[in-house]
Amino acid sequence: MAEWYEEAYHPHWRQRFEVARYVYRGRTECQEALIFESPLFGRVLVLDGIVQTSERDEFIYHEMITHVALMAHGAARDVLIVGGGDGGTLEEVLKHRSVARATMVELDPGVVELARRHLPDISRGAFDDPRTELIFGDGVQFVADTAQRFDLIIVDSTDPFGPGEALFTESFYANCRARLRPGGIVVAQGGNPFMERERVRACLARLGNLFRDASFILTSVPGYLGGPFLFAWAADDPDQRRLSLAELAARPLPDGLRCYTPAVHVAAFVPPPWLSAPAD
Ligand code: AG3
Repeated sequence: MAEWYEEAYHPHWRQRFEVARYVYRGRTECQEALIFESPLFGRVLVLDGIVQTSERDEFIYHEMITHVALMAHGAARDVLIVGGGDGGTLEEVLKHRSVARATMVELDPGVVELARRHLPDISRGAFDDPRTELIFGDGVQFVADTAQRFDLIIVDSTDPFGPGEALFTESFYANCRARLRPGGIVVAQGGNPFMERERVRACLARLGNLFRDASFILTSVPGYLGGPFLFAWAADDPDQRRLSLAELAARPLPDGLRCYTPAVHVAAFVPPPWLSAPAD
């Protein structure tokens, strides 16, 4: 009999993964952590019962949370990652030659430790890059206190409950905005537009109160509930979201990407009508 791991994220929808083998089960400083081996997804990281990433589909999430904004900005030097303990976002950010420093503020050292040990293919040495500055601490506090300025802030967090909850508030977003250089962009884990309509609407409203341009990057992540997945986008220059295919194609792009292309970038800002319609 095969063993199955069931994720119950949504009150009316569950998904199950066949488990070939449990790799780790325990607690970190902040949360329950599980890593198992799936025949389809490779190693899967689960925190507090919610699937965070997997070896086989992580490239989609991590390429889309990073390269859209990095390419739209065109010359990001200083990047702040809030969360992102598995190192996948860090790895993608560092692929850009313009990036001189990637500061990552992660609440839970245990997640970084587990990911480095059991999921090394997600970060691929990014934690050891000389441009990486890894800080263990509260991202909310960090953006409230720091004097540093960033060209891009990426919020690669868990969902809006438990340790990640404070990363979805208007006061956090306001502090992020205050730490941006002119031309700066914020991108944040945004949830599933079909299953979490209220969350998505609320996030857009908060960002829309603070930034001249608030929108979403649309992609789909197979290992998350129901597939479609959003990253929130907030910037003060609306033109950064309207770059043409030709303009994007003229910019240097890291080699070896499997999801992001300039055409995918342009399409990611085109919501299907059901997504932009008011919730029923
Ligand atoms: N963090 C976002 C996980 C969202 C999970 N939500 C869900 N499965 N419904 C992922 C961390 C990747 N670095």
